[in-house]
Amino acid sequence: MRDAQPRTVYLKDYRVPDYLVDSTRLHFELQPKATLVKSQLQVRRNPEAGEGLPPLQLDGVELELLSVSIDGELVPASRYRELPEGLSIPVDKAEFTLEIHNRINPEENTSLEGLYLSNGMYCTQCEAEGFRKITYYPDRPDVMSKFTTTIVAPRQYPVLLSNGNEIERATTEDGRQVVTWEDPFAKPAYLFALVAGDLQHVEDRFTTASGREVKLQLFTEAKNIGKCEHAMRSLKKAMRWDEEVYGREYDLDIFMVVAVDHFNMGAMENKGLNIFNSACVLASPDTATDASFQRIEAIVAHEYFHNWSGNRVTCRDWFQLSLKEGFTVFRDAEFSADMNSRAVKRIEDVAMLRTAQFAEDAGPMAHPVRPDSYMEISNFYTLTIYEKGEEVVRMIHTLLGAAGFRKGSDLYFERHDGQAVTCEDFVKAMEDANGVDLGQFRRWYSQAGTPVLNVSDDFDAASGTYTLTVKQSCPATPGQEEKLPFHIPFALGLLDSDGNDLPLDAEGNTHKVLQVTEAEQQFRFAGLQEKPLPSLLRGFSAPVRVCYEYSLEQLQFLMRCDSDEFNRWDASQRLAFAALEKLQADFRNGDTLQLPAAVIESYRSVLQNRELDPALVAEMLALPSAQTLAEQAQTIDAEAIVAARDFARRELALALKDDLHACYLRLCNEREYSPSAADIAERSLKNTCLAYLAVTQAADAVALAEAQFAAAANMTDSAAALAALLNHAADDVAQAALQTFYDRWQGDTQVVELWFGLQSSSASWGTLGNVRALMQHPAFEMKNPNKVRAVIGGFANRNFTRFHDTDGSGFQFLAEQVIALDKLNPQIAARLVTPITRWKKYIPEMGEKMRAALQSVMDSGNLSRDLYEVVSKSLV
Ligand code: 7MK
Ligand code: ZN
Repeated sequence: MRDAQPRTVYLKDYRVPDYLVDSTRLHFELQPKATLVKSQLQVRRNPEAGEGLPPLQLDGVELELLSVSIDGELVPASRYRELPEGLSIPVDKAEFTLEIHNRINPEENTSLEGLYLSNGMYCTQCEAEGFRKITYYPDRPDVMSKFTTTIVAPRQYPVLLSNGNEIERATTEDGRQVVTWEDPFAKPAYLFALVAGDLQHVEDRFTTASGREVKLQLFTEAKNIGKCEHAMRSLKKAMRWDEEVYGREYDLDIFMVVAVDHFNMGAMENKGLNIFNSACVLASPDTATDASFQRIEAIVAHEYFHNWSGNRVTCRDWFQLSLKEGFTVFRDAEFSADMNSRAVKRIEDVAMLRTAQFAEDAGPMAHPVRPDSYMEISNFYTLTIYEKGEEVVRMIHTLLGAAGFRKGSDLYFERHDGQAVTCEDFVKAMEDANGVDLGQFRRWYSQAGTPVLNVSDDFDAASGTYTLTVKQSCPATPGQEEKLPFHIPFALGLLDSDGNDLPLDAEGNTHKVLQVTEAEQQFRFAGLQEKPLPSLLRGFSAPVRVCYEYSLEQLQFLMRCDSDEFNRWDASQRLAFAALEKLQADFRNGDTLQLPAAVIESYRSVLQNRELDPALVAEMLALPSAQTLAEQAQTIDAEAIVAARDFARRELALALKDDLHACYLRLCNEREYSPSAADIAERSLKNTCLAYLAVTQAADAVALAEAQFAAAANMTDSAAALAALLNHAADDVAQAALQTFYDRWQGDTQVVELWFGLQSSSASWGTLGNVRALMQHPAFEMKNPNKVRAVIGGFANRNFTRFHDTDGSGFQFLAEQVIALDKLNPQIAARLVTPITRWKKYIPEMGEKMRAALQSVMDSGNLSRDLYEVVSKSLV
């Protein structure tokens, strides 16, 4: 267990490493409680680091040091110094071989960083700073080394894997297996990986554009071997796509993927040996929902794309994390958009960004895409680094166009291949390749907070001139009181009264990207016959909030006519938001709630529209989530949000009952399951209709859900029906369905996780009592992050209603669990605590209860550095 050492690391303190490591030979003798690690490093004084021979400083955490030798001579313990988190060794030559022996305990490692055991299988997770839990090493991404790894293990572990190519295999006299791997590419320690277990694999091949053959292997426990096909197919699509869109080929002869049940995050891009959370790679139609099929496709691609954006060109230091993550998320988002529906992918991503990243940007942990400081880097794998980072790369793409962006990425990869670089290097390559100046644009990397654009307009009928006035501002964030104006690509179109796009320039372009660069700016459009209706921030061209006073009629018009599908959806969200805001106010004032007929009719026409992509219809029908409403509110009154939303949902369901039913029936079919975009779209709309119908709690609606539950031929339909029953059927019906489902799927880890999540996130079923009971279920495991995320995370993040019960019991429960988890897995504890860190935004009586829960975490004492950072910054 790590103690809270509230050190802070600053970007401004960056120094090049004193020593470089040209090669790293690792030797592992695997044993659950006492794995012996021997490392042999070729060390060389870094010529760029100045004069003299300072002591060699190595990182090391929770290691048992056995010996240190230099050039074959044992260094006596009196010569080196063991530090709380490392080792300091005196040096008297500029080049030498350092050999260190140490022991570690994989079985007791519940933090899931470094080397640990998961269901009897050894695996590693080193990003960001996990390698120091394996052996003493300069554990920083700008130290890149060629790794050779030998693994010695008993026969129960027939599969022994590491990065690169297998170069040797033997058996020892006592029958143990010895396998050696060599990775020809220099890499930082965070990309190291080792796996040992009794695993099966599926195998395929890929021929690169230049004709090289690559062997593809996906390893998993025997029982999951039937769940690999989708990931393998996704991998091959991603490999082809990266060749076609970025001109990037794979560079080793073998690419391996391993599925692991205990994993802190989604997956990891270790060179040639990606390791995945089982939930993010294993799928079959019977057991995985459409959402999970799509997530797997995206994550497999994301990790594969890192081979260039992350591995071949890596980060100089962890402040540059978004260099690889923002760029790679942009790459995987574009890949998903090309494989599926572009508009729907964009809508899903923006909905998430607006709900969760905007909230982060307005909360106590707000930080820029390139942070200036951190206590614990694990806390900075955030939505800001990933999703806002993606938006920043996307804006560069918008500013340069696809061809210009490609020139920039070609130059970036060519110029920096094999290097550890900065966000600045990325922007510079984009500038140099295109001859443009992104000087002001760089503020997106250094300033935190979500900019607000206030837009107003004016039409001068006499001259036919339409003027848009755009004012930008950005709220203060911790450590940043004042912000300078951003360079914002502001895409828009103007609609005439027939709903047609008006030409915006002499060439007749109907789509334009305005360059917003000042605090206040005006843009003029001449030669118009009538006042147009603006369609603003098309495609969400920048991660900002746009305020413009649309009338209800204008929103309905945009929902019907906008040629930009994203903005049609956005209009539906604005319309719903306005209606829900009014309902919240009425609720607070004790007035009768009423949903205007005009609102109901706009939903009806969306539902009846047969021309739109059904997935888009489903997105437009869905009311903004309670979390989204909370993010958009000035002050969060959870009770009012829930009351307003539940009321509106029920009113819509009752009023649109017949249309919903007709649409539901129209979309039922007997086709064999396929995760194609078209089929996913139909299931999505069908199940949206089912969920609405169930809200009415009418006997025929519940019967529909029961029938779907009984007959479902795939997990998407089965889970949707179960959710409908949990949320709206009588308790005995819900209970029976839960039992049937569990009896059928208890042997399947991924389905049991889904089963947990459906219960804990259900407003009606997921009471605190039921959630506590789930934690006693034999399949629940506090040491498994997926189980924790399903049960505790499902309740705290996806059960807005129950978590915010006015007695504050939900907050106390979360605090208790966070305290317990911190002893096992600090990274997970620090993530899980998030919902109670935003206490300042709540109405005082609730905010105070949240703050008290947070304080109880602090008072529990002896927090990990991870949890300490989040809690201390949130109590300020
Ligand atoms: C995604 C780091 C890894 C949070 C989201 C991922 C992580 C954390 C996958 C782990 C990744 N490098 O590929 O970004
Ligand atoms: Zn990543």
